[in-house]
Amino acid sequence: MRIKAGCTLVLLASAFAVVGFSGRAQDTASASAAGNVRTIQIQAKKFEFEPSEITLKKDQPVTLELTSEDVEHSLVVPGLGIHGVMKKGETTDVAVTPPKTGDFKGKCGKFCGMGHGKMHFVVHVIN
Ligand SMILES: [Cu+2]
Repeated sequence: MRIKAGCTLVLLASAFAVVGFSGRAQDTASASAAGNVRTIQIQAKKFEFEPSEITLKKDQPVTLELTSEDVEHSLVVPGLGIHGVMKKGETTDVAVTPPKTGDFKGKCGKFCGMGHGKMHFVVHVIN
């Protein structure tokens, strides 16, 4: 009888731990959904990005929402590890948390026509 009661207690404790953990996970998710993470929309079209430069804060997470008005492009910013496809009718979310300040050059990473090489982008990261 005493052993049985002990087992029940352990089971209850484990169940509580699981519930407690998933509760915390949900809090984190709803915190992001509540708008703590800034989103920035970036559109590509032949042959430019709109906007063509953005300013981010060091260590602050943002979500880039990438899309295209015409053919497939992509946004590549090697210095910040950004690489996302940009397709008409689709949005690609790219999460970025800049680890350092500076100006980081980006470009289109998908050949999209004669003006492809002119598609430049700049990310300014400030403190
Ligand atoms: Cu392009």
